[in-house]
Amino acid sequence: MSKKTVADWQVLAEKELKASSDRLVWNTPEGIPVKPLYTAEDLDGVEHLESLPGFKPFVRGPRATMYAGRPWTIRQYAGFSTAEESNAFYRKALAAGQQGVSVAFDLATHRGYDSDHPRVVGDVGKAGVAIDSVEDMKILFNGIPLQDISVSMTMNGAVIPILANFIVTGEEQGVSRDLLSGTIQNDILKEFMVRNTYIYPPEPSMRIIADIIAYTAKEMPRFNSISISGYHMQEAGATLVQELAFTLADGREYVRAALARGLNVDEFAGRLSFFFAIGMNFFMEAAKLRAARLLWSRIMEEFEPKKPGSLMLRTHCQTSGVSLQEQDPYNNVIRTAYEALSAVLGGTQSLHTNALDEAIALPTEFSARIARNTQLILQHETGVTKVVDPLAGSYYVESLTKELADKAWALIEEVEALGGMTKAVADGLPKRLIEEAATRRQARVDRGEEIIVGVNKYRLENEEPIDILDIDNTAVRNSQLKRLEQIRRQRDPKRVEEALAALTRVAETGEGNLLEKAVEAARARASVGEISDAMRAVFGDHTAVPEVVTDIYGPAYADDPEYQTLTGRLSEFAKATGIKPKMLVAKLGQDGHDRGAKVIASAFGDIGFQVIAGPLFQTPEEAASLAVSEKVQVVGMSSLAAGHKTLAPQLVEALKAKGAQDVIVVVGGVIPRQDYQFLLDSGVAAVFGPGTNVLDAARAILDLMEGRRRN
Ligand code: SCD
Repeated sequence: MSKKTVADWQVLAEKELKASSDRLVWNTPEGIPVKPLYTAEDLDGVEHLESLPGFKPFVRGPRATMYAGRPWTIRQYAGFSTAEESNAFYRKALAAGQQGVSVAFDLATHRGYDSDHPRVVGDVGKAGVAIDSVEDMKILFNGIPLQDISVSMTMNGAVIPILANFIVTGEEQGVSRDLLSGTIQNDILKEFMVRNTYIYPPEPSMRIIADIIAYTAKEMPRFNSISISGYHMQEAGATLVQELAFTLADGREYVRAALARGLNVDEFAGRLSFFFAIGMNFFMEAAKLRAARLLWSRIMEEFEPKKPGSLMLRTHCQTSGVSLQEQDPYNNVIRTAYEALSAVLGGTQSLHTNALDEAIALPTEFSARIARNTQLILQHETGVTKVVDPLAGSYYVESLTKELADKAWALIEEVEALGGMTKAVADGLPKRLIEEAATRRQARVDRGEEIIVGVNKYRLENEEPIDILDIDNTAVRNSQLKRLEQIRRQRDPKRVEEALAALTRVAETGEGNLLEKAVEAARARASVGEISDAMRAVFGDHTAVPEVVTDIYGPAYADDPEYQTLTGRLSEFAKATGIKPKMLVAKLGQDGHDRGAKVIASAFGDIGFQVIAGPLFQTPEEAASLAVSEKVQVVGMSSLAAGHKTLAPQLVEALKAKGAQDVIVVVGGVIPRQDYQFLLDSGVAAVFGPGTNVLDAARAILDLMEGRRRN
């Protein structure tokens, strides 16, 4: 029998299809045409095929034996309410099979505010644990031996006081800093791009990072100084190529910052770590991790390290938060399991699996158990740990690995041409590309071109609400205030003052290490807010100017009759009233997750609204003033960090107090159904939860505006 060729296959395929096989090509958002068939021919010119795990360029994994030698770390990201409650949660999780701790801090802490600061009334203890001082941190790790358990801390803004508190907590637990193992996120560039929990402007922020790398390289050999994160880019809507390219370009920038600080590359490179999201594109996500290792070793070769470990990319992964849906929420268990398998096939070192209710709230004990068990079952029952890099040699995956690497490399080069990532971030390129990708995706989902089971297809007629965790934000705040007061009463004020002054001096002169001074201040019981302010006095605050991309949603929808009807209605409304309908998209409190707000602002702008994108971190008062001065008819408050029950009623009241009770207030974002009635009773006109179709929301808002006009 003669050997069949791809051309033979194509003839057969087209006979089966009764059409050209071109229509089977899947053009992914990355711009990669995925074919229905891959063969040995696709591997021509793929150079990494002969590599072995544990050797550069590490495509097949950073360790020789990978999970056969030691499985990945089950590291669930958690934290809520008070240090006591979070501590109890960690201890139970560790007893039930979790292997590392990963702390989620509340947004007040992220932004360097103590719990008693007036700007954070709605944020304390909400989306993470409130930590104001060493005393809180000691409670957080009470009974968790820090010489044995590695701890990840997701902290970027207030990274200096938090790491200082951790070091002092270790000391007071009897564990010296050279024995502490773990990771601090400490990745500020992506904060400026997508996550927004920055405090200071870019330049001093980069200095902070260099200081932390320098300090940990010298003092904390077991500690990973940074977790260079693409996760939040994908969450904000980035394609996998963008996530890969911008993350690695960020990494290169941090290496340069550390070198500029006078360090030798081998002193710190082995303790740089990474963090990626794993979404639903199963094979591409696994290929992404392989490509990431390949490209990182290429980037690091430039710096001519001597140690092989300096070329090695080690990463944590988290299953995708945006892939989770509020509708038919048990589907999220299935999504997460596939994503977890993909992360493992890609060779992650550590993994967080999301809980089924994370699209709407913090995990309950039940949902956290299912999420953890998703990993335990993978490790113990499926046999996936037994063989290193089992996807190696797959025509598809190997070819995809190369294609992703090539595409990401081209984007990395584009960033280089702009002068590196700090400059690219200042120029706004990555943010703009990510926001465009996010808006494009929203249009695909709204149009049903990208299917989400239970959301835009196979939707349930009746959704049964599930039990979710609700944090009594006022109670947490009160307990934090009490402890803060106690600390301030008991500490030596002179010692605190001197330690803070010394920190400010280092910030001012550029001589010395900020973290070293902050450790002294933490020992003296200076609070997170005070340590942050000691640097704020010199560095100032960073303020971002919100920009909104245009002409993405509209063109993607232009041929749709429903879209045309809506835009027609809007222009009639504008004609009848003499003004284009005007809406303020407001972000209140310390919630920096602005993907939803940006997508809405962009899509509504295309549809025909005049949109004001409000700045981040406004108080309800400030948003109401802006609404009044801009004479908007609608304020759309976007909330993703659980502050809505405190902040939305305050916004309604603030508008009333300014005589602007006619302004329609709507709330969108991560709002549990259980909270809808409360918000409506507080004067909110409509609530748009997760999975809302943008056109439906625009139509509903126009209905409300027309209704008000008639009355
Ligand atoms: C590993 N080891 C092996 C081995 N595999 N030894 C022998 N044989 C093998 N096969 C060794 C390693 O060298 C290491 O020792 C030790 O075992 C632990 O392995 P590891 O691979 O280093 O694993 P881990 O300690 O878990 O570290 C993983 C990372 C680390 C390097 C990736 O940075 C990390 O834990 N990151 C987690 C970040 C995180 O959780 N972030 C949450 C973000 P040595 O150390 O001695 O070498 C959440 C977030 O942002 C959510 C979104 C939001 O908030 O917006």
